[in-house]
This record gives sequence, structure tokens and C-alpha cells, in this order.
Amino acid sequence: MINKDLILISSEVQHALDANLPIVALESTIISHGMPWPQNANTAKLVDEEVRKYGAVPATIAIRDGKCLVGLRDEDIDYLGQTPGVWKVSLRDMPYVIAKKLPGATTVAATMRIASMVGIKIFATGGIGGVHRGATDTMDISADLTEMAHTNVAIVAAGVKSILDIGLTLEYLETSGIPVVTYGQDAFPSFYSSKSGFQSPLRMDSPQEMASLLQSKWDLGLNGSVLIANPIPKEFEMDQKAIEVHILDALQEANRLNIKGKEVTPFLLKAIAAHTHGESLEANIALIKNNAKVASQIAVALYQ
Ligand code: PSU
Ligand code: MN
Repeated sequence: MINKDLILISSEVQHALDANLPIVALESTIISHGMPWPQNANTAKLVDEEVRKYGAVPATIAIRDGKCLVGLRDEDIDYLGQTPGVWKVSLRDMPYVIAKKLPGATTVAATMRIASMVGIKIFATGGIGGVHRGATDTMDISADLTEMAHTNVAIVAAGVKSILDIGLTLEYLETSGIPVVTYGQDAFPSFYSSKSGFQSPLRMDSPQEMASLLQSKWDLGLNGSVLIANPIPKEFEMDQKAIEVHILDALQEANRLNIKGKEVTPFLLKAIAAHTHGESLEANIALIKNNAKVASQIAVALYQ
């Protein structure tokens, strides 16, 4: 049994849970480790608004003062956005950060686990973690993937960023029994770009269809997530080849500086953002908003 004293649910989210209203979970690593201040906090607030606009209740998840927070106040978002040293909390970090009452921003893995503890089914983010390039040597595979294999929360993301090995990530998802559905196109997207060089295993063209896939999966007792890949809006798309140059630079720099473990993903994201100046940040904000919209539409369809 989970000790509910370790979870603090905002009144807005509690009301939605009690009334069986659609809810969309949102992660906080994106705030503390994914974007610079103040764009990070502004984006988090914009994304909350986007979820509300399409009829669901936003539930951003983080850790503070020894509790898992479900639904953040603006003050919590600002704190996570500008305080140095906020922990990046994946599953293995949760007990430590809770026990020591440290501030923590939750990754996809930790966010979806906390969402499932309170009964939230849909989660919007930018991009999930996956199998890193070179993982055959390093074994660097994100706990996001192992968590997706058994926790019943669907994730809407703009595909998988090509800092990762997209082919191996798709293989890992297949092995784990996680359906990968791309919204409205055949190609699997790669975050900044609507294409990745890989076809999507599945395609669906409406939030209603995607909601019925989720319902079927869970009604059959097939535990685990579904990855709903939502391509970046065309007007914000960046050139795949141009991005690849920055990714290769960032990987080389990470290698040179001997960056390892949980530092790898934030390091690469930061280096690419710096190399592309403002452009990648603008694309990042646009795709997260778009994912929040689609997640909200799916949540509404699921709760009808
Ligand atoms: N990929 C992105 N943007 C992100 C992340 C991944 O394109 O912000 C963040 C998410 O919070 C994800 C985490 O859950 O990084 C994965 O980290 P790791 O690879 O250490 O598991
Ligand atoms: Mn890793």
C-alpha cells in the first residue's frame, strides 16, 4: 500500500479526480534541466493554460519538502525554474530525495509513476528518454523505457530526439510491448523534425481513435504505456541535417568531458540549445504546447 501522506495533490487536481474529469500530467525535469530561466517557468505556465483550453486539468508533478506534488502552484514552478541544484529525479532517486526532503524535478519515469499512483492516465512531455547512441558499450538506456513497460500512463511526446539511437529505442519499445502510434502521419518524428528516417509502427488520425486504443490496451489487462508521437508543427520544424551537426558536436564534447550517467541527457540538451541559439528553444516550446493540446484532447475523449 502506498502511503498517501507522501503525496500532496492540489485542490484543482483533487477536484478533477473526485469528479472523474480528464487530467493531463506534466513533468518538471523539462523546467529545471531542459530550458533556461525564465522561459522554462513561462513555458510551464503556458502549457498548463493549453491543457485547460482543450478541456482537461493540468497536473505538473515534482518533489518538494519530502512529498510528491501533483499540481504545482506558480510559486513552485518559479522555484523549480530558478533554483540551482534542484535534483533530476528518475525512479532510483525518488526515495533519497523524498527522505532527505530535497527539491526534485521529475523525469518521465518518475512523473508517470507518481501520476499512476493517483490515477492519472495521460501525460504530455517534449521527448522521452531512450536508448543512447553507443548503448551497446555503455548500457545507457533511460529508466523512462523500463517504466513505460509496466505503468499504465500514456505519453504524448514529439517522438524521440536524435541525441538518442532512434532505431534501438524503437526496438526496445517493441520488446517491451509498448505500442508506438504517430498522430496523423506515417513517419516517426524526431522532436525538432517531423521525420526521423524511421516509419512509425502505427498511425492514427484522431484523438478519439487514440483514446480507444488506450482503452482497449488497458481493458485487456495489457499493462504499460503507449507512446503517442505527435510531430512538431510544420512552421517550427528545424532542418534534420543542420541539427545532426550540433548533435555530433555535443556528443563529442560530452565524450571529451567524460559526462556520464544522469548528466548525459541534460548536458546534450543544453549544448544543442546553446549551439542553435534561440531557434531550438522556440521549437521546443511550440512542440510542448502542441503535445499538451493533443494530450488534453485524448484525455477528454478517454473520459467520455
Ligand atoms: N529528452 C528530451 N527532453 C527532455 C528529456 C529527455 O528530448 O527534457 C528529459 C526528460 O525528463 C526525460 C529525461 O525523462 O530527460 C531522461 O533522462 P535520462 O536519459 O537520464 O533517463
Ligand atoms: Mn542514462
